[in-house]
Amino acid sequence: MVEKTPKITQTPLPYALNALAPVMSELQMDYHFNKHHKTYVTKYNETLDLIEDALQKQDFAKIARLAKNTKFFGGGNWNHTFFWEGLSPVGEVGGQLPSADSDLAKSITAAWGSIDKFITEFNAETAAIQGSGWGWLIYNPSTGGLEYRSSFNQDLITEQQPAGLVPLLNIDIWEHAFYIDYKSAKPDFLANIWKVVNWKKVEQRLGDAKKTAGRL
Ligand code: MN3
Repeated sequence: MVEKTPKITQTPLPYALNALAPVMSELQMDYHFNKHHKTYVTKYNETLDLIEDALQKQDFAKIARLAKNTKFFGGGNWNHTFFWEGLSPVGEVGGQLPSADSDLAKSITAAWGSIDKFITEFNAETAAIQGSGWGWLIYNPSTGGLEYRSSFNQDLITEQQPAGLVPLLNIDIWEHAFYIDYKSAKPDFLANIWKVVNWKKVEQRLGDAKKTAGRL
């Protein structure tokens, strides 16, 4: 007997809804987490039921269409959970840059010259994404270095080439991520988001990625 595919649940926010204000207000966070993000979870679970039904009916065209939806909704949940975990309130560790002698700071400096230059390029590339998507800092195990990547919609960074890219930080640039607080001022949202980036988490993700890649 094959076990049924498990439903997913939304991982709770690692801080209070109002904890990232004024970078993201409680109202902005409430809509983003409790409506937009939650909908991906609900729709993913609904899609599993629809797939089960289509499998029973051997409706192959429908199965193929629904498989794309699992990537969109499941990817939406994954991308958001990763995003929330990469942020932290200002009073905790949010915005505290990695120390200059850390592997993370050295890796960023090796790739961009300085953390400031990295942030400038990240924001310029991410602001230029046409439509909905995400900006990413990734570790490329084949080079051992850090890179910027962008993605559309709820695509996964692991779909990009070469295989094995490891995400370290992602920033949501869908309009729903900033419109309540910033209206159309996308560059202002991007300028402010770094005040709540959890660099400790990014450092930990880089360490884990290098261990997995056998480079530590
Ligand atoms: Mn979002």
